[in-house]
Amino acid sequence: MSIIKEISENLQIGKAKNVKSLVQQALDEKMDPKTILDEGLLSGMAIIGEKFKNNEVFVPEVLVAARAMNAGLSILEPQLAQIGNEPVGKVVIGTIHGDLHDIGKNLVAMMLKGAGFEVHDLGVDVDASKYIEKAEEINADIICMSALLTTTMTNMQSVIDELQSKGLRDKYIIMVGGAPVNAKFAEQIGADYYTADAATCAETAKAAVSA
Ligand code: B1M
Repeated sequence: MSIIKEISENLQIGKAKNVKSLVQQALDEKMDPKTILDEGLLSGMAIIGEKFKNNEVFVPEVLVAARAMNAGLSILEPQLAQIGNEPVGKVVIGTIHGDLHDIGKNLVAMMLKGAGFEVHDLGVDVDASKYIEKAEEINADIICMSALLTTTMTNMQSVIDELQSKGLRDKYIIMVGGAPVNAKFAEQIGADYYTADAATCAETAKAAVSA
């Protein structure tokens, strides 16, 4: 089996230590860091994302795969920085103000990272000014908001309203999701995209930035 395939397969079964040493071995063998990233780590994560979407794997498997991806990335990142690898886009993500649920948001962040985005995770209970400040600071492409409570999902509207009042609404792609959120609600508050799960969010984000 090729080392790239081994990286992808070990990532999919969450073998973080193996992924780390295989990435190091591939670098020692003078493989291109971008190939290791695209065909090893990211392609492994894309397979997990697809299986997650189809209910073939579940949250725990995704979390261990993501941990393995991060282990591989920790070895690869200095090399990628040297060759000036550009992320596909920049994302600011957080759970909306008043809401402390972060498991789904973390999965979305991991899938976005797995799809090649530079992800700035603001954590939970994020208000409008925090999203906007960070998005402006890093020159983000996308603002992602997650909500798990019917009482907090409405706070997403405040972020969009504040962007609008600052004349910044059209600068960002706004994506929303979380269990109580749906496409109708997203449309009502003026978001650009609603997606139901982490894998679809990453796919949609990629399509949206390249559009
Ligand atoms: Co809470 N909780 N909780 N909770 N909790 C729910 C959400 C609830 C449905 C339980 C219930 O009553 N059956 C209910 C909400 C009812 C409602 O509003 N309709 C509820 C409640 C009421 C509460 C409290 C108010 C309880 C209380 O204190 N009285 C309280 C609120 C605290 C607060 O936030 N201010 C509370 C607290 C908690 C814990 C802290 C104990 C814990 C959170 C721990 C944590 O996140 N670190 C917790 C948990 C674990 C849950 C349940 C059991 C599981 C949520 C979860 O992580 N699911 C939940 C019941 C349930 O769902 N069965 C419940 C797994 C996760 C992978 O799914 O987050 O939906 P999810 O993410 C999915 C998609 O939604 C999507 O992708 C993910 C997977 O692919 N997605 C996005 C998510 N964000 C996205 C963003 C996108 C796109 C897709 O684009 C940007």
